[in-house]
Amino acid sequence: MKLYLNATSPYARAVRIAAIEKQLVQQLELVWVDPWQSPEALLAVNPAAKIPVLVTDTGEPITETLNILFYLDQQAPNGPQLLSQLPSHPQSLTLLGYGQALMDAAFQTVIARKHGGNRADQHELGKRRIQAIHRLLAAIDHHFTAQQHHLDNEQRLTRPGIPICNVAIGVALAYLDFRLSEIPWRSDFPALADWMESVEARESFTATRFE
Ligand SMILES: N[C@@H](CCC(=O)N[C@@H](CS)C(=O)NCC(=O)O)C(=O)O
Repeated sequence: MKLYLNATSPYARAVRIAAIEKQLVQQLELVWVDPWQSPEALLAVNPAAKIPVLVTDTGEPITETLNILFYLDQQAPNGPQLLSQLPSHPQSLTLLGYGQALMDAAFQTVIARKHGGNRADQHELGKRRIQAIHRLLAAIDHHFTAQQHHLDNEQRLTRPGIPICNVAIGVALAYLDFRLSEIPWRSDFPALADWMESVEARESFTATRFE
């Protein structure tokens, strides 16, 4: 399998983390691309010119992070399951959605600033993105404290595997640290910061740090 990626994409990082957690990383050839340059090799597998893209061993390109994660989950059915049991755990789907939305709002904020300067935050859409980030952090923290068992380090993270909602939230928080470090989520939500400490200690996270 080939994974098209770069080192700053939160979406690509989530896929890499999943591949490591599933012990599929040896089967993954990493193809480093800059999607913003729209290289031919990327366009050939994703007309949207976005990463990540996973190309299967039979040559099918799979785009969109969640699709790729579903595919990877099926590739090692006997290994730790990231997603397959999610539909019977609606709280995990809630957290997965919030984690994905936090990633989207943070990434779109960074891209809007890159192209429009910090004024981008003052526009209606920019304000909505920033507000969404703050509301999502509060909602994730609320679920974290209300449903400790879903995110609990001791019980879940020391067992093999990590639920995919935890991967999404962990990567989204790491992306805030990387690109939007002015957002004081650690001091605003100390319980989430504690939780993040053990997530970040996982090999799958340390091996895929943003650069
Ligand atoms: N919805 C997509 C988002 C992927 C995405 O936006 N990737 C960014 C890199 S972090 C990208 O390739 N952007 C290039 C572009 O938008 O032209 C997913 O979940 O995979």
